[in-house]
Amino acid sequence: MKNMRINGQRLWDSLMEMAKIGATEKGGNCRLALTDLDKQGRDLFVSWCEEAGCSIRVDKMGNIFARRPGRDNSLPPVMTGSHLDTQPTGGKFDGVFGVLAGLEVIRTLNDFDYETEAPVEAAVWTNEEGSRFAPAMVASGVFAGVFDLEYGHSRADLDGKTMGEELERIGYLGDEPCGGREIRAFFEAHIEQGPILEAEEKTIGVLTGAQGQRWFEITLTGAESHAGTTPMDRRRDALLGAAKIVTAVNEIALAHAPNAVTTVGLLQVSPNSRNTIPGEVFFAVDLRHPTDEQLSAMADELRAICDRVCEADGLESEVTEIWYSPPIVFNADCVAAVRKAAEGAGFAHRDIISGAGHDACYISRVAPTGMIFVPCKDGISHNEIESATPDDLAAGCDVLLQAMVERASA
Ligand code: HGY
Ligand code: MN
Ligand code: MN
Repeated sequence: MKNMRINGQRLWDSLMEMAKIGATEKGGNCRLALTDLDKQGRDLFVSWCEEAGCSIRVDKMGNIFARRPGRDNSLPPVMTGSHLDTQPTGGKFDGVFGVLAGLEVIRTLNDFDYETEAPVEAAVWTNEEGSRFAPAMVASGVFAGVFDLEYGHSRADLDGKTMGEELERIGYLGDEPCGGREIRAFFEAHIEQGPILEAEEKTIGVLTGAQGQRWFEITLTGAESHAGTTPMDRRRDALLGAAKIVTAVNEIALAHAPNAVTTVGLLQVSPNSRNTIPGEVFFAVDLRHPTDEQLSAMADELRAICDRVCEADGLESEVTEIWYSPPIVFNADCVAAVRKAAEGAGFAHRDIISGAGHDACYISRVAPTGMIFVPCKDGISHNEIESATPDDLAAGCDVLLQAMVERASA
């Protein structure tokens, strides 16, 4: 086991092959969840896993599980995986690295004809990004029992298409129950999507946990009226109100520095006409913090700011918290297995908490779970220029292999 090493070139080639699906002009990927491009990526992954001798199962949320048998297949599997869906201006590595690192682990076990005690599975979780369908991580959330199946299937995109309909349309509405089965251990390999590992010249991030998130949807209602004839003191301008709240959302993060982050990334104006005062604005707010109490204080401040602005500007508001994902701590044995694998391979490493959410956050509720980070260039992600080096990706995959084999042994 010690001298088993993954094939870094093969991993890189499969990443570049997958990156051809939904390739964007600036070198990134756009494969929104459950689009035809997501289907193409899923089909490619399934074909590669079948070539590697895996059996394939798809559950009712479209999660894919490629299984390599072990000596004792009555044992729960050691699983790895991540997501193939991307942001609209996504990169080639966010999620995809974790999925194809799982495939590379299976290919490597085949190369060395190594039989694990427990079976091994490589998974693809549906709609991790929460970009087309909110919230994020909804399919691993159903698997973990956080959401029920009906909730998962009813998530709709901005055009009203639901996940259930789209799963059916692309042929990934599986018949396997989603969740309710034991997993011996789960590991997810992922790019850090932040600047720390690169800045500290560390090859491996040993994740100890992930920060919490609260997502809100806010609708402000004022009154459409003529841009030229309506005096300033008679306006009920929904976009002006939203602008004040967007600025205040940024101030919430500054007030809870250094660990808070807040974002407004989605905003729709109606009627969106250059010479009509906006009557309605819909926008989304993303609040994050490593500790729960600070995160709930930030949420309270957001609600209070909305009330104050609407009171002052004569607007109505509808403020809905659509998602709460608490801060999590990963399983000590899995964290130790990742750290031991990094040390065994001589990779510079450090403990780290994830700023991003991952499917592993929800799976940690139903299985002993750990994560492995590798650096990405300038810490940039959710951007087409997202980049990572073949050597770092191979190192992360080697650590994944060793951690999984350790947990899949007798
Ligand atoms: O938003 C996140 O943290 C993840 O990329 N879905
Ligand atoms: Mn991701
Ligand atoms: Mn992402």
